[in-house]
Amino acid sequence: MTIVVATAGWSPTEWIDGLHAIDPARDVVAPEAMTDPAAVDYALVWKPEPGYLAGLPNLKVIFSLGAGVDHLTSDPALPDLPVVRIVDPDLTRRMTEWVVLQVLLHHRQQRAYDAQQQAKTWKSLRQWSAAEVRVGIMGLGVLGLDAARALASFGFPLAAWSRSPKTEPGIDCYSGEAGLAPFLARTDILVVLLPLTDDTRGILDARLVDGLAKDGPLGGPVIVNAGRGGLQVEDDLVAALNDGRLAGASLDVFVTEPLPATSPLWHAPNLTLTPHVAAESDPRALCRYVLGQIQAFERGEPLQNLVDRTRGY
Ligand code: NDP
Ligand code: OXD
Repeated sequence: MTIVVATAGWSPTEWIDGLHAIDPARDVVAPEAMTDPAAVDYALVWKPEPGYLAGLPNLKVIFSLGAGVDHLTSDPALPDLPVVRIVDPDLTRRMTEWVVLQVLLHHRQQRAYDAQQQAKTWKSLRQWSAAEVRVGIMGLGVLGLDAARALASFGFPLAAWSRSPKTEPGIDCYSGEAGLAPFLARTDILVVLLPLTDDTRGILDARLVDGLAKDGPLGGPVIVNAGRGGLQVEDDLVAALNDGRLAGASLDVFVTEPLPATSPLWHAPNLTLTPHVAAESDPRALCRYVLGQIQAFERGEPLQNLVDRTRGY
């Protein structure tokens, strides 16, 4: 029962060592050490080369080593096999930390205070309460819900938008195409935790920006995106930051990663940028989750957190 760990841009060593520490008898290899593709039963992958998985003829289950699966669904040769994604409290709490950090950064005007510090300016700015700042979360899945619950504890009025209708205490829930406009119209800080699919690609464009609330206390709406870069029309966001239709933004993900040095996003006003680190997959926490699923699968139990291939997430 061989496992192959193929992780573009990440070292597989920590994953292989982590899996061996839990199950020393298990054959776990990096692609370079794999001598017989036909012996591989499970593939643990992050951004594998398109076509790579199709070359493993006896593969049984594909594990995405992230919560997102667009790195797999974009492979035209992706085998028709179960795809399991990461759903784990370690990853979820990391994302919630990042979201709370960014929402508070804009709410508490930290960028303005950073600029004042550079200029040695001692000046207090008027501060509104959390109860006056309406936060809207696009994507009320595992990550969106945890972030929403954390933000609720500060008293931000919360709404969320999802594909299917939902009911959550303390959250105004909107869904589907019909729910988008009213959701945006009541949102001062938009937190985006959507997957990248055919339906969501390019959703963060000028039209969406113009649909956000203009009567909030921040001087304009703010976008916080840790979903995927492909959700963004980056030229539209730069234009909106430059002309003030957006008062600020925090972006962790980009259409092209690493973000090219020529991107205007590096210098856009009131934009905080992080290099796709909002919620890293830490093998120390996640090996147990993956092996647990493999062991359950081998006992004949159902896999958890399966991707719905028709929805694309
Ligand atoms: P989930 O699948 O649990 O949640 C996705 C949410 O998005 C669901 O509420 C879903 O609606 C909603 N959604 C999907 N498509 C649409 C649509 N067309 N219209 C409206 N709502 C839609 O995913 P997670 O919360 O676990 O993760 C979300 C994303 O976060 C990942 O796909 C990944 O891209 C990104 N991510 C980024 C990381 C980073 O470090 N930057 C780390 C981890 C994840 P419904 O509930 O109705 O299905
Ligand atoms: C993920 C990511 O999808 O890190 O988990 O982007």
